[in-house]
Amino acid sequence: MSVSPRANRAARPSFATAIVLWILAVATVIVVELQTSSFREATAGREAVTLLRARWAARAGVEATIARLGFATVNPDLTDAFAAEFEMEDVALGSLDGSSYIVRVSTEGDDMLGPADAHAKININAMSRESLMLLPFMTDDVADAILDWIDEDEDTRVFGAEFGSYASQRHPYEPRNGPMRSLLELEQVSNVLPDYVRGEDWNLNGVLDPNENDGDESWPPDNADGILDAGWSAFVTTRSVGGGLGESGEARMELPLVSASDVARLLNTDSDQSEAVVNLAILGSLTLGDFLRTDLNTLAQQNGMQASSGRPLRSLSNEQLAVLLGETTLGEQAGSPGKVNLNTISDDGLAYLAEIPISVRDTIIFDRKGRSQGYTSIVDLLDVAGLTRDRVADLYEVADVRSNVYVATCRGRDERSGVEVEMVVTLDRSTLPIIIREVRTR
Ligand SMILES: [Ca+2]
Ligand SMILES: [Ca+2]
Ligand SMILES: [Ca+2]
Ligand SMILES: [Ca+2]
Repeated sequence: MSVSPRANRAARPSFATAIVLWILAVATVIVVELQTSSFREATAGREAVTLLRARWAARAGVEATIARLGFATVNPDLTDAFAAEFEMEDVALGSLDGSSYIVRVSTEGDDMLGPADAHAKININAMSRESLMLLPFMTDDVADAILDWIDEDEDTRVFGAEFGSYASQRHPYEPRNGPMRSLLELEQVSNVLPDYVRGEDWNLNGVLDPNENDGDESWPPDNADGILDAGWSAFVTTRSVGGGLGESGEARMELPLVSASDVARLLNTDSDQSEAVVNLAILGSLTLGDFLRTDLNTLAQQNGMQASSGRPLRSLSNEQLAVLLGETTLGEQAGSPGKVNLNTISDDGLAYLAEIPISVRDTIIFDRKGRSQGYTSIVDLLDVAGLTRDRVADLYEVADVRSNVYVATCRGRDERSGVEVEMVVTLDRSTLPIIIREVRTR
């Protein structure tokens, strides 16, 4: 059938109208799409800015903490063992333009301002089997597996686990055969459950978070008592490090490498004493702890040495001994696992060190209550009734009174939106400038 010209003419405008309508419709769709996407982008942009503001607030808190820790390290208050903590507590709360931050830690049922002291916990890499066995829920197989994980060899302990146990898993992996680097790594050890390691502190940030204090309402399970039960993580760490700078903030004098006159200047000793210290150090078999255990004259005699003057050696005074232990180093390896700090470890934490006899522990717990400025040297303990030189020297094997490493949990907050960003940062002042060992952000 042929189409009449009229009909054809009449069809033309309505076809044009359809095209126009179609174009309009498409344009409308494009405009709506553009509006929606630019709205989305604007929202995303606002969210990004919000997040950025919270993140930078957290970062500001971390930087303020680092600055104060650095200041306290180079300008130490030698009369107050808690001076560095006070410095950091002082900047633990801060506000910026439209945002704020807080650095805090949950300890023994309280929220405290400032970072956590890694030396208030026992370094698991230096823990004896006896101490491991004192931890809650610990069993022989887990203790042996932890020791096997850390020791260099592939000899499996009686109840332990080495390469073979991990290689036969469905997803095989290998033990470290070296120091553990984090508590998350501890969870890789055969038969270690995350519940043991973390308790209620599921995100291992040292802070009681809302989901960790709401019972079964959200993961993890907790008893909603307002107190953070952090499992082993409350008592053990992988972060603390030994050695570091002297109490004065200067690098330690490496004893075997210095002259008698250097020692005399540092310790204010007579020439016989300083010669004896250097000669004993050169032997290579002694540690600083030996000078704490045995007086200088006996130590020299035991090692077949005589003063060049022929007179008996004068003992080092407690003051000289404190400088010797606080400002020198003898045979310690840099980066070795840190000792616990007797000023900051909790009463409960002390109970997990099998090396400390119960009577000594009780003596320290009682004595330190009366010292608002803490012990500024391990030598202070020689004056405590009931503690002998031997006892204090034994204690010095696992404990000291100084901390090199702190872990700051800093939460930054954008005030308008309430958006928060948390940074958990490990700070090491064993060398200067302070080193950030790890950052976790969420
Ligand atoms: Ca091993
Ligand atoms: Ca937590
Ligand atoms: Ca919960
Ligand atoms: Ca609880």
